[in-house]
Amino acid sequence: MPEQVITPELRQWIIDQATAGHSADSVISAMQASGWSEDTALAALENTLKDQALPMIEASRPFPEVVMSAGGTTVWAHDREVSVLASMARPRVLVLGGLLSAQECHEMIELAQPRLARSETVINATGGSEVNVARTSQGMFFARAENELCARVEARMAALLNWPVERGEGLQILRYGPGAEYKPHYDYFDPSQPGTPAVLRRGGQRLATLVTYLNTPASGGATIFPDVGFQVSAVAGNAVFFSYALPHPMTQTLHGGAPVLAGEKWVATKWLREQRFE
Ligand code: PD2
Ligand code: ZN
Repeated sequence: MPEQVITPELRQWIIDQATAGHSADSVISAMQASGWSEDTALAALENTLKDQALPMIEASRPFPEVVMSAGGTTVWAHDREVSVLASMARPRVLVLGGLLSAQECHEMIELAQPRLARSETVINATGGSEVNVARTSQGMFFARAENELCARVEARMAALLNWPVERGEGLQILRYGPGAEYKPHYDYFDPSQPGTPAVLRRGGQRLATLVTYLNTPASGGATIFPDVGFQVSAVAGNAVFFSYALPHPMTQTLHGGAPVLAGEKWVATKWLREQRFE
């Protein structure tokens, strides 16, 4: 049994495998074939990727990110100044203030309300969608630039996140009534699921999520990140942004919508894709 030390060479090899798109399983198998125990190989892989590969992968290609001026607490985004209220490095999470005006929040809700249906989620096996009990909200999608408000808000989000409008999905609006929640999940498409290739043909993986709160629930409804014990209060006009350089739990981007305890909660979600989304 060779000594199980993560040398710089092994680290680089792991990073090369991950960036070339090899699955974690195949990397583990290769390590096992050269004498590593499965547990140690897995730990080495996860630690290497989390600490080394995620920053490298982010730096090696364009990636959605808010760029702040040194010492700044605000960002000019197209037509509006947005505050950065809090930020975390790993997982990459930013809490943003004043992304939408009160009037824009109100208008977005008015436009979405007549088109709400019970929320569906992607069926991993087929790439289709279905009503899911883990998600007790109602929702709808706007097409990109479907109306003047969407076009304006999308241009602002694109400027804020340094990511082309064309690489974003249309805004999804969700309404949660009292008791409704969105159980913790990842927003990327699981590469191990058979339906994923079909979903990826429309614009590649999701890389990041921007959830904008369109109202302030009377009680409850925070966005939660259980891996890191972090939660973001839903406040009208504010938003939470998080990104994931790889479609893997090591990104620690498990997140959910906590139950609405009183009143209702409205959000607009923008997902950012690797390529042009059609
Ligand atoms: O409404 C939320 O807080 C929430 C939580 C988790 C929204 C989403 N995920 C989503 O739209 O993906
Ligand atoms: Zn989500």
